[in-house]
Amino acid sequence: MDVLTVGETLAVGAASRPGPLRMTGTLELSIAGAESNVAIGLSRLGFRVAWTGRVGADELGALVVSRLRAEGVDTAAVRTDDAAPTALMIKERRTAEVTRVQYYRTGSAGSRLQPSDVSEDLIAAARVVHLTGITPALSASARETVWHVVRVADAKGVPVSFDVNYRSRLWDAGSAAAELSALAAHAAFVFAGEDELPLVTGGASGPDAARELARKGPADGEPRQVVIKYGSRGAAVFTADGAAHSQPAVSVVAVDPVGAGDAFAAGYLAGFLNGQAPQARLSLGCRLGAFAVSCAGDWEGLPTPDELGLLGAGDGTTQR
Ligand code: KDG
Repeated sequence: MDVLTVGETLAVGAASRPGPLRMTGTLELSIAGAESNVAIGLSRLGFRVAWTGRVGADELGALVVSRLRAEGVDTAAVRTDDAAPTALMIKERRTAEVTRVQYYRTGSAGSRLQPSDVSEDLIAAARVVHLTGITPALSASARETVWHVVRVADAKGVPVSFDVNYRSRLWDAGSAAAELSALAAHAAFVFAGEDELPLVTGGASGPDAARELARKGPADGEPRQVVIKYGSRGAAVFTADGAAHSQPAVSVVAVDPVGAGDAFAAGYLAGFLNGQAPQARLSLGCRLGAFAVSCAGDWEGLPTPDELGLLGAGDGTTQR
């Protein structure tokens, strides 16, 4: 297996047009979750990926598992929890530019994740383990599970990829910073939005803070890379040897920004798994991010390898 991801995947009801939710009429049913978005992005590029977590014994849980399987993501280790429902997220397009998200996930099956749900063999079988800062915010047992995965990965020499993914609806910045910086300290790959970086650097922001975090990376194993995502301005990576690279974003018509960071992480990790240098990893990350924002849904628009060249084809291009 190339990548193992662990976390909560939710069912999503997404408003089909802009406006207050109560005026929207219909919702489109799909799935989302930062970790499984990354898994789908990598699977579409041809990598072998597994996602694990808990779903409820309900139709929404069946939806989560069947969509992920249809995308080629291995779900063999997923647990069905009879005692709690699959989480739900409602995506409101309040205006054409502003998306509002509402979670219905307190006490969900995904939040009842336990360390025993993720076997040591599963972790050891991966080339990279990808985690996010969302899972430790879900519950004490989910937090313990993240730490279990990190400790086993450390012991087995599997590099950890960690996307800060701070969600203010789930916890306050103070509690989050302590937990997220402790987790980032174990990661070979750290992904942070510009505004999230202070949560893992003791409050410092900007390139110097990222450079310092990269320098303090794990002594053995994969040297640390800290990636700052600047949204429509692109991204930069700071590596343990003191080097820095930056990449402008691919300019596209943005339809839905949610999921861009996960797409970016999938692209960056794909570049790493392909043996590419940090600059090329950034470039692939930015390309996948651009695909994500160009289409509705967190992951639906992600490309297969033969589609990577589509961006930049020019306005109104028709392929016949
Ligand atoms: O990064 C996109 C995620 O935010 C979305 O898919 C849902 O995992 C999710 C979350 O917890 O916000």
